[in-house]
Amino acid sequence: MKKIGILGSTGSIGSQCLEIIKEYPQQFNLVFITANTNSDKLIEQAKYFKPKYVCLANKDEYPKIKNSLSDTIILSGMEDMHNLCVDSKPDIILNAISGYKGLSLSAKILENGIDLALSNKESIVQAGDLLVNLSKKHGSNIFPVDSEHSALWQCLIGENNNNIKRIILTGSGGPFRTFSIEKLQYVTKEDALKHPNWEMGKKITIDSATMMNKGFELIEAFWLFNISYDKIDIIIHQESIIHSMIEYIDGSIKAQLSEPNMRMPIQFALTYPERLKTESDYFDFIKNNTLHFEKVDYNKFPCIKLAYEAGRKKGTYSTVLNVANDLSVELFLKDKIKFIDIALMIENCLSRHDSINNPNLDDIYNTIYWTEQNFKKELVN
Ligand code: MN3
Repeated sequence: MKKIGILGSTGSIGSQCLEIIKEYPQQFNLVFITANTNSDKLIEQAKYFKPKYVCLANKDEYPKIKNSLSDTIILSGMEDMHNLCVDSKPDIILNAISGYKGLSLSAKILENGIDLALSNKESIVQAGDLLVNLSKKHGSNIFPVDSEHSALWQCLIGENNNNIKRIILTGSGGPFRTFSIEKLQYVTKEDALKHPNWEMGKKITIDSATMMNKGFELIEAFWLFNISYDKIDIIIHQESIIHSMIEYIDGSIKAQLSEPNMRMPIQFALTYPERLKTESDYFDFIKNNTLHFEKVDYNKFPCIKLAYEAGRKKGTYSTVLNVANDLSVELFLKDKIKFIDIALMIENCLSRHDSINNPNLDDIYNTIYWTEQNFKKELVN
């Protein structure tokens, strides 16, 4: 039985992971679940799954959880959460926390030789160098829980990296794929939160609308698969059936296809190198008999351009990219800035940044702090 811990069990990815564990009680042993603030859902999950530990980031809710669960060890606060990753002795931990706060947990997991199923792509965007080095040094694996990277991973099994001509990352284009640049000036939060194919949390849904999500995935692919940016292309594929492709030097292309749901990538990260039979629907080629492909319009989606630039420049540029994006999306969700301002604010921040090469964890935190301060200043002006 594989011992699993879930960071962020009350979110969309965490909840879907629990569904998988529920479906295969013989395969998995859930050792802990954690949440940020949603104590009610955490309690409900703990009552059903009976993990040995639960941990809530928000310490104020500790008494409430304590009173609701009797056979579980209750922890609270971020320090407890970090210790829990090691003390609970799991085989693998799913990091499904959203936003940039997931990084230190990813580092903690890898430096203790524990495998990481990584859904918190912010970790790798802001500190790819550091995490990849930790995983090499401590013999721990980073298994992607992102449909595109899971696809690339599956297409690469049994292949030699030297034979790759290019990676083709696919993206649905989000809700504004067909909008003109003019029309994008007036889109609202409500428009941006309607994603055509995927059911996801708010932050990542906005990232899909700006296509920054694809920009992050570009940087994620660079670090996970050690492929130069010149060999990574992005193509719009509105149906989200092909999750990404690899073209090899002999002209052969491998693609990974499935229904657009996150179950498959989560499950594969947990079961690799094995596969488990699913209860979900299998793909129907006759029902889905047309697939479309389009070029990305970088003027309409400047966030992707910013990501290519930040990724290529390395250092702490992608840390700034990630944090500035987090903060501007937050402002957009609070109706403080317009949709098109998201990219502008990130671009401003990047242009003012003095990057640090080969950053350590402290450098990353200093950069996060610098970005937050820079942002506050910008808001005042
Ligand atoms: Mn994705």
